[in-house]
Amino acid sequence: MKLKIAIQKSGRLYDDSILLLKECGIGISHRPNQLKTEASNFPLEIFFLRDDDIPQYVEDAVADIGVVGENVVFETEKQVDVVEKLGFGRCRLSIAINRTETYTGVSSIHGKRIATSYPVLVKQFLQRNGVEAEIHEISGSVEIAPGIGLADAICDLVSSGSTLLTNGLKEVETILQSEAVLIRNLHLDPEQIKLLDKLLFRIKAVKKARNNKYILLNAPNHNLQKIVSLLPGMKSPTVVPLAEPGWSSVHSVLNENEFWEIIEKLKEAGAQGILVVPIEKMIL
Ligand code: PRT
Ligand code: ZN
Repeated sequence: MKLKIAIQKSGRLYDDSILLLKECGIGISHRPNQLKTEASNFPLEIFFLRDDDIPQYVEDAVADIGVVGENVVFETEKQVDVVEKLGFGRCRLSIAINRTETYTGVSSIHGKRIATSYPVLVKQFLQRNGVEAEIHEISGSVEIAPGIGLADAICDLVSSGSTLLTNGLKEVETILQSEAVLIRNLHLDPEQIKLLDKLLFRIKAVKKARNNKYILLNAPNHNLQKIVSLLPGMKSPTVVPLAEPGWSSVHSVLNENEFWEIIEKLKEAGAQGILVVPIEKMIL
């Protein structure tokens, strides 16, 4: 019994998909142009496919699960379940117009021609907003469409925004926020679900670890209570006495989001020798 997973063959999601599986302790060796491989130490078969095809393969149970951008899941409208957000491949699907044009709201798009590779999502957006516009489906280099007179606006994925900038465009509406997700076939059997749960348990531990750092510091005992109160820890911080009288070593786990703010406060409270180390796995 093996679980079959589809990941992108090459492209923006490839490296992070492989890295995630590796951090889950799954050994993979993949040569370029190889379409299929087996993990060495987990009952997992890996298929390498174009991202646009992954939802269809998962719906048809050619693959049991897959890693793909939410944008592709929603655009293809296949019958699959989104099981877990994976925290990479973040981008947004946005409408952009010429930088020189004025924009006063969605109604500014009315009657315009929009070039996009996401006709389904654009159509839904227009309907939601009661706006009519012409959708021109094109498969690539969408951002040059206004410049060559093919369209008045575009709807495409944006991450840093530099592609829009270099093409003289400005972002005016965000239709969707997206990141890579794990999807599954709707009719897995109990054995497959067991394997999926095992994989998910590992993925969650890796994700948690990525969002947290282990912190060690020296605290003067007279301010120990204050310093400990600043630190959350998995249950509560660990405090051990240092060889030097009057000082303690404090260990804890900090979330990436609150990290810098807490470090500042710790320093103000007299913490010294602050060490911050990455966590490999985190199981609560
Ligand atoms: O060959 P295959 O069909 O598998 O690959 P692909 O060329 O269709 O997809 P690929 O590898 O470009 O993207 C795969 C997935 O990565 C997408 O479906 C998104 O979920 C995610 N992703 C994240 C992005 C971006 N960020 C992104 N910036 N996909 C595309 N872009 C493009 C965008 O289309 C535009 O051309 O990058 C440009 C904009 O980038 P910035 O940084 O200039 O804003
Ligand atoms: Zn694609």
